[in-house]
Amino acid sequence: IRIYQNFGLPDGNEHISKKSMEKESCRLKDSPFLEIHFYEHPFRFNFSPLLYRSKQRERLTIGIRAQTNATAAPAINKTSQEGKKTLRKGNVVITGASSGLGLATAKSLAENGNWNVIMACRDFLKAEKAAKSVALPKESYKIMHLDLASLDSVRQFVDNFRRSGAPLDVLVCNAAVYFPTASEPTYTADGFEMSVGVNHLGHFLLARELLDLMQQSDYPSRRLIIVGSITGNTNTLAGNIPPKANLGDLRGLAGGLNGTSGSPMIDGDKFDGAKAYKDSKVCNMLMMQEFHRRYHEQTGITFASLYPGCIATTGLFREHIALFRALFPPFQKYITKGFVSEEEAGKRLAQVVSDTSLTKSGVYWSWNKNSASFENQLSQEASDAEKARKVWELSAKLVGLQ
Ligand code: NDP
Ligand code: PMR
Repeated sequence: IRIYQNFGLPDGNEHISKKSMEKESCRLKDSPFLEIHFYEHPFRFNFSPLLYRSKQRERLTIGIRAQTNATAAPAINKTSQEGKKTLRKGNVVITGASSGLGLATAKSLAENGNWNVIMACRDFLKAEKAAKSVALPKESYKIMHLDLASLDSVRQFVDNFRRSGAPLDVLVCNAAVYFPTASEPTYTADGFEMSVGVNHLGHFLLARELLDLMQQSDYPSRRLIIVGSITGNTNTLAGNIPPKANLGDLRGLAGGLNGTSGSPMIDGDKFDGAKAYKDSKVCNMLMMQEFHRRYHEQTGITFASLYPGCIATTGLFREHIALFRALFPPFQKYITKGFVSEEEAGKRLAQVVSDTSLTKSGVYWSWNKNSASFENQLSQEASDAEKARKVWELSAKLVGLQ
């Protein structure tokens, strides 16, 4: 007897019979992915940790107790009738999927039909409205609460995800904040300067805590993607616009970035919001490589970063002055020609999530003028292995992993 796990069917759906499930599971849908065939998961993607109730956890289809991921339908199945290989939908968590790049990526993946998108967002209502505004198919996404400005919230998210029993196949660390005009730093719940706290430390804890779940997944290509940027790379023109990224000797990071026992900046200097963002992106790119060095061989997980292009219209620039917000898109469109639409950038990140040609680990992807992907070079600092090791260790200490 095949055991299907219920990832949290809504009340009233327990009556689904084994027969109807099997009928559903045989609805084959051709897909070019891996040149094998997909079947739709026998259930609507409907795990709901936010509405989680212990009672619900006990409810299992066909009366069989399923306690761990091991009981989830295997990623690849052989169908009985045709002997063809089938692949279940992948589960992808995208942080900050309530706007900009994250939302566009969610849309691209949800529309291709092979992904369950978990939108990990700090504002549930905003995320729901955003999903509706781009007409995400109802069954293709779920929203889970995640505030990267609180380590407790990160741990709660991980706990909720684990309890859902769903396998985790791809994690996209996409959320970010940018405070270019702030004269004073703001801080996360744990007292870290906000840009590095959210963009780097929150994601660092999230990724570390979810790694074993990804390792357990039987999905053919598991990936951890951390969004980077050109502006953290001083080997480019964009990366040379002041203030430039520079982590220095990491003395501020070692001091906890709290501005009381040291500096809120990684390099120990005085606060600069634009630099803090660029520094956080350097950390993102360094951590992708450090994950690769530490875990790729052992786990088979692909670790990747990317610069999706200049998506000059997103909410990232919401704190910038009005004049900047008005001029930045045409400047990028007509002068630098680095502009990409949210839709195009979403397709690019979706490629890094699911394209079979982008499985190489340890790579920082970029796209050329014809929108073709290529492995890009990181700056000296963003590829400094010794610095990566130190950032890893100091960050682990700050988020309570050591
Ligand atoms: P947006 O501001 O549109 O999206 C950022 C997302 O992060 C939003 O969904 C936001 O949530 C979320 N977020 C912010 N703070 C938190 C938090 N504390 N917890 C959880 N989520 C949070 O910006 P973009 O789409 O432009 O940025 C996405 C990524 O792309 C970032 O990593 C950025 O560095 C990168 N990038 C962007 C470029 C660009 O040109 N725009 C270029 C290169 C890289 P909410 O909706 O609630 O505010
Ligand atoms: Mg930049 C090829 C040139 C290029 C590219 C691809 C970008 C991307 N920018 C380029 C050039 C320039 N920028 C030049 C010549 C200037 C001086 C006029 C310039 C200025 C500028 C500012 C003030 N650019 C900016 C800002 C920001 O506030 C943005 C930023 O640094 O956010 C951190 C930004 C950006 N330019 C980019 C990209 C992708 C950004 C923002 C997003 C990011 O890195 O995440």
